[in-house]
Amino acid sequence: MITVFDDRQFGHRPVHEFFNGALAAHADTPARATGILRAIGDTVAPTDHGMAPLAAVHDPAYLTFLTEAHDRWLAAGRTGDAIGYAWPVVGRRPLDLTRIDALLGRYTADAVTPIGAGTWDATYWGAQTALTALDHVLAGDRSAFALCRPPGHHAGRDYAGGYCFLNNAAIIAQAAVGAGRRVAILDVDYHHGNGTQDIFYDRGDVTFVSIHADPHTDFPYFWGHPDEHGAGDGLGANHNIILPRGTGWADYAPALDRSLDLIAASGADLLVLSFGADTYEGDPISGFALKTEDFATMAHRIAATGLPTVIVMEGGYAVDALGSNVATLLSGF
Ligand code: SP5
Ligand code: ZN
Repeated sequence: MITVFDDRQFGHRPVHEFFNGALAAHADTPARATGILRAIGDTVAPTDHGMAPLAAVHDPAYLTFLTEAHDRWLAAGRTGDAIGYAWPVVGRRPLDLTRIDALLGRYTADAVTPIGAGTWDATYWGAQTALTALDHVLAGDRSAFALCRPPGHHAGRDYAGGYCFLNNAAIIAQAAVGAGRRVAILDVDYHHGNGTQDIFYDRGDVTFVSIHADPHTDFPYFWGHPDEHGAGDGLGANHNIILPRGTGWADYAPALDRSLDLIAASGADLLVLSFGADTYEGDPISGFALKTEDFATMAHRIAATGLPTVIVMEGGYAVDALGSNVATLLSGF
């Protein structure tokens, strides 16, 4: 299987995130990508598909914000990463916001997703990485791996969050729909893919299934509950399966089988797999207990659907084990 990667993704180097009321070392380190690259070997560079496939999913004003945010931060006399501190919770209405702190409040969902000097380039080439992996599958490859960093599944149409800026899985799902395919997205990151859910919530042409930690205990808290079924044309095309902290393979496997049944019933002919390795037992910020070999079993079961699959990297923070966890998953396809 081909792996797509672009070095410019190393330019995203967030220093801090808020954690338990203080600044802590950011979990999305460039070393995550290094570890994966070391374990899987050769990669191909993405081709540039431009802004159009990004703008098919994201709000143009949000894309402009992402391209300008760090420059605006510097122009305001700040140093380091741009990070918000005020969010418009009540009485929201469209306003002509100009101050960087107001824009950060408008277009970010939390204080764990700082924007640095290299963030736009990194996330732009991450999205191109995913689009190029999709090209390989549309051209007939059985599967392809997009080594995206930063991840994408917490980013919505007009907001960043959860370490994510551009929703790579949503961008390629939309591009695949444009190519005439019927798409399902399976999200197996430890955290709910709230951005992906949000983007397709009222659409029936893209099925979204996510297996994740209970939002009562885990980020992103406000979304991912089992009663979020979709709306309008999308009613019945959104499925959230929650599992308690401590879940190991014995209880994860039935949730995966149920997910794959839902995807088979959707009539999809192409699968986007949002893959987070933060379900691993050794993950420092998560609470499931999958073992490295479980990722091979996970892949076997997904591959048994026969669906052409684009695998998109999401989370996974046990840096020393990340390479072998990803390589083990890929070996199962
Ligand atoms: C893509 C993805 O997996 N995003 C996860 C975002 C979860 N952020 C909330 C948990 C924060 C815990 N951070 C601890 C950092 C200590 N260095
Ligand atoms: Zn995650």
